[in-house]
Amino acid sequence: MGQRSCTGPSFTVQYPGCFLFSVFLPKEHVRMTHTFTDLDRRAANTIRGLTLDAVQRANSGHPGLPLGMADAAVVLWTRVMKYNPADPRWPDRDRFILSGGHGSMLLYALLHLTGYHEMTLDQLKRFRQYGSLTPGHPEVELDAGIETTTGPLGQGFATGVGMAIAERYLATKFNRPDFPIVDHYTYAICSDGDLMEGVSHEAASLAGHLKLGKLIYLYDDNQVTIDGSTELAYSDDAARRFEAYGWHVVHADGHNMAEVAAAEVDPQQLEAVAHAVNAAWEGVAHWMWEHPEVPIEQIADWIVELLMPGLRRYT
Ligand SMILES: Cc1ncc(C[n+]2csc(CCOP(=O)(O)OP(=O)(O)O)c2C)c(N)n1
Ligand SMILES: [Mg+2]
Repeated sequence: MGQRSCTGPSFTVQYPGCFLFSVFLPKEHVRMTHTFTDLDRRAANTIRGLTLDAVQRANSGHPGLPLGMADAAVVLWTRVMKYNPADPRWPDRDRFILSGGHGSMLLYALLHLTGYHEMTLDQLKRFRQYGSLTPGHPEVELDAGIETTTGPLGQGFATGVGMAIAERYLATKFNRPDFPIVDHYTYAICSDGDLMEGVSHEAASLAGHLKLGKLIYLYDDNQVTIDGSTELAYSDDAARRFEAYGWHVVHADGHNMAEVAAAEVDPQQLEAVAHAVNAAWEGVAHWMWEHPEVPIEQIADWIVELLMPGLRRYT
């Protein structure tokens, strides 16, 4: 279970390669420094390995999002979010939405590795099989830790805004001084396709208007979609668009765990961080798109050989 690193009304951050956004900075910060070790990097690489194995076994699926967002997701799930795998329905848990539902293996791997007992390795092996807990796009299954169904791009983005509104409503209704029984955040990972969809624009506008500070979105700004480079159809300046909606936008290197965590500790500090995007994983996604003739098995073998030599594979 992660620890809350910030208190205060609202904050959002954003990173290229992944972005965190927020509406307002928290009034007070509980300053925490996070250190990351080889174990954290191995956790991220394990997510990548599980993804590649699952996609290879199913012979379908989207590995790009999990490859690109594994590091940021490890930070979120090990240092930031509060949740209890032994009680997935605990009412005051933080909510997590994978709005880019096509990257579902990221969520399934996270649930498996953090101990949600329903999300067994066997379920991961049944990725995209009928009747499994691991369909191509996540389907709501609270006992397995899946908060909402996602797949149609933009939908998860908007659902997250609804969850943050619900949190504020319940907190206003039930909390009493010194008894904040409702006090959770809503996190989402969204992708280029999410930001292309009109519904995300409308929901983002409402979130900014309502100043929903307990809503933190990570944008996987990998500049590639299923049809190829975003240059084909999308050139919004997403950061400025969100600023115009009233969101607080912070850029960070999504593969630098300390930088991602710093966004949680002190968003102002992160604003000063250079936009040095390590494009390595985005590069892999691009490369895979450009070379459809190279089988996923081959790519998986190369990546495992490079990053996780000796890893036991299940395919
Ligand atoms: C509303 C909607 N239209 C089309 C699709 C089909 N679709 C699945 S993934 C994808 C594009 C993915 O691009 P991006 O969101 O940038 O994700 P990435 O490839 O970077 O992981 C599309 C168009 C969808 N899921 N939802
Ligand atoms: Mg993309």
